[in-house]
Amino acid sequence: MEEGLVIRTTGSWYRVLLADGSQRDCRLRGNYRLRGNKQTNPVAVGDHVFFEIQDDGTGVIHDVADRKNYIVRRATKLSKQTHVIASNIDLLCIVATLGLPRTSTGFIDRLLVTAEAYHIPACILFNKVDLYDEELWEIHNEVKAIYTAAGYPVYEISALEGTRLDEVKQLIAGKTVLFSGHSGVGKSALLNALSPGLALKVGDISDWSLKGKHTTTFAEIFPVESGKWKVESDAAAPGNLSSFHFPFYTYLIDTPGIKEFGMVDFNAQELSHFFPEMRALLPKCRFANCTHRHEPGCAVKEALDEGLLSAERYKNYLGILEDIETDYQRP
Ligand SMILES: Nc1nc2c(ncn2[C@@H]2O[C@H](COP(=O)(O)OP(=O)(O)O)[C@@H](O)[C@H]2O)c(=O)[nH]1
Ligand SMILES: [Mg+2]
Ligand SMILES: [Zn+2]
Repeated sequence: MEEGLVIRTTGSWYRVLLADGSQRDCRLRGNYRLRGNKQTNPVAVGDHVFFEIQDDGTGVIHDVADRKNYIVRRATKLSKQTHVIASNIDLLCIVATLGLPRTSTGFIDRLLVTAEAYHIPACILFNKVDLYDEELWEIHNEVKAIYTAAGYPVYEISALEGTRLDEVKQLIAGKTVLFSGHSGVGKSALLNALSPGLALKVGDISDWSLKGKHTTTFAEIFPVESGKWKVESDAAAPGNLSSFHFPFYTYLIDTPGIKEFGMVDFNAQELSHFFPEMRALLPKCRFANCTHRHEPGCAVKEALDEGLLSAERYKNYLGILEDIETDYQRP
């Protein structure tokens, strides 16, 4: 049995990367049993698969290794069924910008909540800092303070000018990294800057404002040789699936056209646990089922009043809470 990493999926075909660097197109064994009927795709990029080579040179996948983690999106807008976007992710890099198109903290917080829920470490890369003027830098520093206080690393970068990209390379070396963010923030430009050989298509600035433009909605993994980059010891440790077999690669996952993910299986009760700076306060709330809206003796509200908790993060917490509640009332 051969073994490899799924780096691309198109319909019923899976492109699999082998440890020797070669690639093979595989299909799934006909009678492969779905893990549960909640997910529409049994195999996703990031999966480690075991396959047999056929006479025609293609492979047949017999099994998928247990996933360390994975993230999902809704299969369709109103469905409870989910589609696995990618699995075995070591780090989520949220690509944001205060330039154009400006990323809201509400969007960032949704991605962070998803990362927390799926146990994926996250950081925020603010791109296009070459466009920042004094006023934008001021806003940036305020936003940065919010996320630093919440425990998330923040980097200010320019894919265009190469600003702080050496630090980003050190951060991601040897890991499987999912890049996510609105269309137009510079994800493709960043991946190109990190690995010039990729030559991904960089959109015109007008692209993100054109609704209905054709975009693919499949995540794709780009394996990049990272031998020259510093590989952190924890990423190279045995048992870390993503680097166990192929220690000299860094895997960059682009998510073109994927507007939102996660936010499917949450309930209102657990949401505050996904805000790290709120987590410590929760046992101090008078009611165990406190929603932190208006209940008396709420430690979250107290911290907010004392300025110990970011009003922006709290506002976004309320917004997400409302979305979850609306969702659960749906037929
Ligand atoms: N000024 C500036 N423009 C950038 C930077 N990074 C990307 N862009 C531009 O932003 C637009 C969208 O970039 P693209 O990589 O296609 O964004 P994606 O949709 O997130 O993949 C393109 O016009 C890029 O040239 C940057 O660091 N500075
Ligand atoms: Mg792109
Ligand atoms: Zn409370």
